[in-house]
Formats: sequence, C-alpha cells, structure tokens
Amino acid sequence: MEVWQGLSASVVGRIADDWQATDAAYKAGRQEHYFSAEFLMGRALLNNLSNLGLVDEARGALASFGIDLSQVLEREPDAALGNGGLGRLAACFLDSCATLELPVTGYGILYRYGLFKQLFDNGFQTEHPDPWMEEGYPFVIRREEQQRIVRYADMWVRAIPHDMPITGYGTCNVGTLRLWKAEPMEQFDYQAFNSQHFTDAIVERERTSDISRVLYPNDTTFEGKVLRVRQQYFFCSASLQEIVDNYIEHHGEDLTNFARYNSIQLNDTHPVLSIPELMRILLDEHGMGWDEAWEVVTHTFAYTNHTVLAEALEKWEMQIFDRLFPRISEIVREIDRRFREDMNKRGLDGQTIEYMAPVSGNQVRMAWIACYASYSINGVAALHTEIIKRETLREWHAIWPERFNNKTNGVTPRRWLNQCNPRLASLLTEVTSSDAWVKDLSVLADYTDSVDDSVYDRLNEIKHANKADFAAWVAEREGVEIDPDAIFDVQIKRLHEYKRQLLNAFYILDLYFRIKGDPTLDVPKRVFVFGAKAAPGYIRAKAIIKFISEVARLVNNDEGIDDRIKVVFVHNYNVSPAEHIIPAADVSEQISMAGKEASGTSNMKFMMNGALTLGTLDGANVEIRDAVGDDNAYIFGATEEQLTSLKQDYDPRWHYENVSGLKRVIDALTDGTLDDNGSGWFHDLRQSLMEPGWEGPDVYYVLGDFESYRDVKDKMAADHADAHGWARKTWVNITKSGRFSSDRTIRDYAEQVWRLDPTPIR
Ligand code: OX2
Repeated sequence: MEVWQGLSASVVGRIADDWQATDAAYKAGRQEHYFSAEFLMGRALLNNLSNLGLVDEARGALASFGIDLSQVLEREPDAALGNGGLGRLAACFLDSCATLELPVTGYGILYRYGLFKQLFDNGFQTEHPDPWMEEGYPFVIRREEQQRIVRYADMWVRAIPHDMPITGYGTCNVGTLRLWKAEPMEQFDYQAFNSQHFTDAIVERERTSDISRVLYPNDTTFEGKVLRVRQQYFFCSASLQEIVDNYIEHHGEDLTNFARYNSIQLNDTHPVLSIPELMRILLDEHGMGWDEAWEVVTHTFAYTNHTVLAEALEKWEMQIFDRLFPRISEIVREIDRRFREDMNKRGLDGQTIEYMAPVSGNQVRMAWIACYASYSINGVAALHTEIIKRETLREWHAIWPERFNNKTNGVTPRRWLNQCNPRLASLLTEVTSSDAWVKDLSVLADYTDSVDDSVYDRLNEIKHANKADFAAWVAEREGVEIDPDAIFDVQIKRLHEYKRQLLNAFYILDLYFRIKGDPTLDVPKRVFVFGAKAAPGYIRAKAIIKFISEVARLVNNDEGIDDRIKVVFVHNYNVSPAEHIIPAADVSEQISMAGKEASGTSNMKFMMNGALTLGTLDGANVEIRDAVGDDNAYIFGATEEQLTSLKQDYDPRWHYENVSGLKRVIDALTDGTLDDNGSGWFHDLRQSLMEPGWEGPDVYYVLGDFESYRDVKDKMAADHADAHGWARKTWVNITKSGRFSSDRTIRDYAEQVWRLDPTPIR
C-alpha cells in the first residue's frame, strides 16, 4: 500500500505543471462541462502510467527493490463513484476528451462511500460500506481555496472541490474531474462546544457532511429521498457558481454571451436542477430579465437520456423543493407557467400540455424540464434514440425534432484493450506495425481480411493464456477451479429483470438436466461467469442472485457431470474485476429483452477483446451486428418490433407446457431441487413468470425467448470446436470495433453538439 501511495504521488507530481497549463488554456476559451452524479473511474495508477508512457520505467524502478509492479497495482482500491454503465460511460468520456485534447471538465460528487461492497452469505447478497479513500488517495487534490457556499433554506454548506487529473494517451494535456465534498461552514463551533449545545453542534456537523457521504445504489431506478435531491443541488450549484465566476473573470460582468463560451452536458436527469439554478444565478445575482436569462439557459444545456424505463424518470415532490430551496421552487413554477402559455399559443390540447408540463399536481418532472430547456437531446444508441423519439419523448420530438440526435456510446480502448489485454495489444501493434490503433481504433478495419492463418493461431494462444490467468484469479478470489480449455461464457452487468440473468441461469439448469438425462451427451465443456450487484432494496433482483448461487452449488458439486459445467459468481463486480474478466471471455451475453437496454457498453468491451456477442437486437447490439455481419454474432429472440404484437396475447404457460425442458427448469424453483432457505423468493420468482401481475406475467419475456436462446447458444458452443473458424470471427469483431471507441462518440459530441475545438497545450 505504501508503495502504491508513493508511486501514485510521484505520478501526480510529474504532471502538475501540465495540469495547470491545461486548466489555464481551457478556461480562456469555449468549454464543455460534463455534469454527472456518477463517475465510475476504477483504478487510476496503471491508467496514468500508461498514458504517460511510464509503465516500463515504473516496473524497472520497483524491480530494483524486488517489488512486482502488478502486485502493487492490485493494491489500489476502485474509485466506485457510480452504479454501472452510466457512471462508467462518464469515465470513458473523460479519457477520450483528454486524449483528444478537448476542453472538457467533469463535475460530480466526492462520495465518501462508493457503491457498496458485495459479499455473499449462503448465496444471499449482503452489502457493506466502501470507504474507498480512507487510507489516503493521491489522485484527488483538495482545493480548499476554491470552495463555494451552497445555500439551502435550512442550512448553508461549504463545497470543497477535489480534483482528479485526467491524463490522455500521448498528449501533455491533463483534464480535470472536479468532485465536490460537503463540509460544515465552520470547522467546529467552539462556542457551542463549550455550552449546553455540544451535541447540537455535532449533529449539525454530521448533517452537513451527510450530503456527500454516500452514493445511492440504484441503477435506473428513481428514489425520491430528500438527501438525494440535496446531493443533486449541491454539485449543480457549486459547479455553476464556479463556471459563472470563471466567465466573469475572462469575459466580463455581462453574461449575455455565456453560452458562447460554455455548454453543459447533463448526464441523465440527475443534474437537471442546474437549469433552474442557472436561472436563479442570472436573475438574482446578475440582474438579468427572465427572457434574457432563459435565452442563455436554453443555449447552454444539452441532455442525454439513458433509459426508457419509466421507473428511472425522476419526479420530485414540490414540497421537497419548497422546503429545501424555495427560490428554485418559484423559478420552476414560473418555467411551468410560461411553458403552459407557450404550448397554448402553439395550439396544443389541454391533455397534452398537462402531460408535458414541468409541474403537475405536486410533482416536478425533471426529464420534462430537461427537454424544454435543452438545445440538444440525445439517446445513446440508434435504436434507443428511435424509441425515445417515437415513445418516451414523443411529444417533445413532435415540437422540436431538430433537437434530437443520436450518440451511440463508446468505451475507451486505452483501459479496455491496451491496459487490460497486453497480449492482444502487442499482437495488434505487431500486425499493424504501429501503435496508432490506441488513439485511432478505426485503423484496425484495414486488417480485417488481410492477415494470414498465423494471426488466428496467435489469437487462440492469447485467449488461452488470458483464460489461464483468469482461472488462477478465480481460484484465488472465489475458490472455484475452472478449466481454460472450456468455453468461457460471461454475463457481467447490474442485476435487473430486464437484463434477464434469469434466462441465462435457466439455460444452465436446462443444460444440466439434459446431461443428467443423458450422461453420454456430447457437449463442450463450459464455464458460465456472472458478476452483478443488485440494488439493496430490489428483492426480486436479489432473488435472482440467490437462484444463480443455488444453480452454481448444484452444478459445481455434482461429480456425475464430469465438470462439463462450472458456474462462477464473481462477487463484488466492479471496474477492476471487469479488467480481469473481459480479456478471458469467449462469449458476451447481451440478452436483455429487446427495447429495454438503451445501449449497453460491456458489449463493446467484449467485442474489442475478441468475445462474440450472444444477444438480442437491443441497444448497441444492433450496431455491433451491423458492424461484424450476421456470421460473426449470435442473435436470437423477439425483436422490439415483434414484441409489440407478441406481448398482446402472450401466455407464458404455453411455453412452459410446450417447450421441451422448460417445465423442468421452472419447476426447479419450487419442487425442492433448489433451496431459497425459507425466504419464499423462489416462489415469488416463479409467480412473476407464470401468474398475471399488474403488468402481466413474465414482463420481460423470459419464457418466450427461451427456446430461441437455447438454440443459438447450443449452436455457438458447437461452433467453438472449429478453432480456426472461431478465431476468424473473433478477429472480425476486434478489427470492426473502431466505431465503439469512445473517441468516436466524443468526436461526434464535440462537432455536433458542443461545437468544440481541440486545445493542445503544446
Ligand atoms: C445505463 C443504461 O441502462 C445502459 O443501457 C447504457 O449503456 C448506459 O446507461 C450508458 O448510457 N442508468 N444507467 C443507465 O441508464 C440509467 C438511467
């Protein structure tokens, strides 16, 4: 740990001058500000060493003390300041912005506790705090002197910026992620301390620090907690104060041209309070009139939507706003009043206006405020953008079609290929005679068809070596022995019913029963890997985790199946485990019900590392299939279009009774084959699939897609036996992954939304 600390501190020291120079250069010109409640950064040391070209030097220096660099790297805690794809996307974006030398700064919250640490107790998930920086963390620099004050009606707090340097690959530019920490106004109230108010003073202190204490562990679900809305206002207000101050410093007191120099990307609705907050600053602190201020605001904000799930759309009770920030309430009401007036003039009917209004009844609708005030609204994959135009945000699209655009997500090839898969990285450098691909992944496409068989052999060797490394890691971390010659089939993502981990588990159980029914069955050896956290309050998701654990217990301990199936649940799945898992995967499970996964991003990481997609035509899977062609992806299941009619008279019981093997699998939930330890959870799972609920039975069409999933998955396993054919598919996937680099995504944002030019400092 001390070695990690020392090395990390020296890296930060080395970039200090360039960081300052970059900051000064960015502040003088047009800037983009990326507002996000989550940045899932993972580990920083290797990323920085490799961006700065210092890996060999660091390795050598440590070796002279008899210390192994890779062991030092494994000591680093993950900065898990995010839940899943949304937070990790923000982290990949910062990496690309730095690499492309774009003047972009990230703004968020310095949570003291990151996403909970997941352990298992008899197959049940348990949650534990993650005090990730308690032992010291050299990659955040406290900037006490740049603090701001955030004012709530019932308290004022200090917002202290903590900056993380964001190095880019092969550039001197160093961008910034600014994370705000809440602290009490006075260090300590000694007067109260010396009086009968001692405990009050301490309570007050704690209340203030509560604001940035913990990340809410919900992915794609809204939780209407007062503390959460305090958090959102906290980082929005502090960030805007700083941005406005910087504008004044460089361009003078007149804020009319604010939007010429500043644009703010809202990462989902979590930072939407910055819309009324910027209005407040312009109106109350700079004496602007409403129309003038609204003109600035509506040229400043751009909104990214990340999901079509209704439960994610944030709606706050007006009373909470009234209580915490009455002035913001007033402004929101005025936005609402003017919106209604505006829509009336446009001739919209009363029902539509009520549906779209920023305030309705006692609710404030954050997505509607975002749509009304933003100059750009985007989805995160082509299909997703079509769905939000057609359904989720249909009314908005009808009025302002020109605001809508698609920006298919991407992932950084630095972390997700160059760093996590060094063997493949050196093969790519060798084949292309250059490491230019690290900064421009699209160059690989020139090599799709122009390599000889030796490259395919090398690919197979590399995958095998990665699998052997992973097997050792799993043995140590999870205590399960797996065979690198087996097919490694992986599903890693948050646990959600729509992502259908249950479908995968049903396949495994069915395969197990098939082997039990015919022990001579000729099936290739398989390892099924899961990694997933369930939101602590999402019982059905926790039930699915328990179910997978019980399937693992059954299968892994049955000697009668000759180790032909192994199931591994990697606990506490996070960024750094992903870096071990993905390079070792053969199969990438992307099996959400079509229309539900906005994009997905692990699908892209797997593709880059030569795993083949087994998926539905959902999110970015559609574009992956288009990029590689039908022969190089395994697609199954109902399409989004088909589902509209299929779900009309859908009867899961028909599938239960008529699809071979399915009954046996579903019955295993409740016939004593598997044990939920008296929780009743497996009974509930069965009911959710079989009994009409308020949304109907089997909302996510698990039974409906089971047969087609099994067919394609069986075929895939059989195809794997043709090592050469498989390697060829793998190669097509790797070389066609260029459009899923976040560099491409960020270039598109910069050109089409942010209107931003690179600003190299040298
Ligand atoms: C996720 C989406 O579920 C996922 O499909 C997408 O790839 C990712 O965002 C990045 O765009 N919270 N997390 C998401 O949406 C929300 C809301």
